[in-house]
Amino acid sequence: MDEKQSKKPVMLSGIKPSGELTLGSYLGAIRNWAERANDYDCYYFMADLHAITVRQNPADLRRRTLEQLAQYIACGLDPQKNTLFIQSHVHEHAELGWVLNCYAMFGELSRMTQFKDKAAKNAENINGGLFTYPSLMAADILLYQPDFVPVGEDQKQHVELTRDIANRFNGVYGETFKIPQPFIPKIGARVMSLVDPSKKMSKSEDEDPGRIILMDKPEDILRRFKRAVTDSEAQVRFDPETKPGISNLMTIYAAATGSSFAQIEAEFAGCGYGDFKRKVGEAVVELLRPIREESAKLIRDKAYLESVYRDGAQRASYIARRTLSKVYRKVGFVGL
Ligand code: ATP
Ligand code: LTN
Repeated sequence: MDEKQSKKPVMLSGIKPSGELTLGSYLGAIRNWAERANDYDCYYFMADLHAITVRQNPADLRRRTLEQLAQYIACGLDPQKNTLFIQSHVHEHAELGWVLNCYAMFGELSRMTQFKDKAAKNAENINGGLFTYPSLMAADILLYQPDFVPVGEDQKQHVELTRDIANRFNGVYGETFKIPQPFIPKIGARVMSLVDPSKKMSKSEDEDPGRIILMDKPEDILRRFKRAVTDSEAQVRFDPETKPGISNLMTIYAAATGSSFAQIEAEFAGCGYGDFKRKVGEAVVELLRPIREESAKLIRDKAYLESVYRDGAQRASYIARRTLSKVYRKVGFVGL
């Protein structure tokens, strides 16, 4: 990345290769990344260091990391315009993560809802990495001095903690880190499970029938939408409190078609839920079709994927190294 390009505002985000990417990962995060490549200097990575906070099968982790890279590209992230890399290839993440651990407080880490959720779900493996996950995420972000971090609603708390850690560090050592802002989409920031609309659609929940993955076949997508939970009112109306299932389907339809909620209410006035669910399913099939087809092609081209992540690691390391040396100097480490 040359100096001229790095004058653009910077965006950065990552996703753990802890499961298959879902419609939630796409609408909440990746889609917003792809739309901004021309105006921002963009860094997107596979957060494999974060993935191992929950036990992973090594072969699956390796396969999913490469599949995720293929899917990033298929979702429209052009490797020429975006720096795409694998987190563990840039060792500065782990190194800055350690330093920032020393500026993240036990109390604040204990308050993170993702930690509480994951600890409850993995009671047999509440490890130190799960607890200090947000300091590593702060390192991921702060290494690249981004202006914006495009994420779904559930990650807002982590980005806010990153800001607190950065402010604390800057307060002690002087201006070191730029303070980043979360960038959360208006529609699609929280896609819920189709069978339990009180729960986020999540990629690591085993066999959740309420989840749509990017690689799902059209007939599976249609079947899942057909079985989506609704309510007994038989009216397509946006009201997340009393109609969480229908409101979630409306959100998905709005995100897939660009229609507003008022337009959707008008389009389906007097229609049964069966018709509505079929239409939402069809819109999602069309939204995901090109991504699925392109991913399937790319995943077979291992040499190309390798060239992308090697190049990405090189570009990312260049920036990461600069920030890390600055931090090491500020905290008082002897330079080599
Ligand atoms: P896991 O189940 O392994 O914790 P996840 O499905 O929550 O994973 P992440 O890797 O945590 O996925 O999230 C990747 C990105 O996608 C984040 O920016 C997150 O906010 C966003 N995201 C994930 N699930 C959803 C969802 N259901 N709706 C909107 N955004 C989502
Ligand atoms: N914690 C995020 C994944 C993640 C991330 C990041 C997102 C790791 N490092 C840096 C944005 C910026 C998650 O669970 N979705």
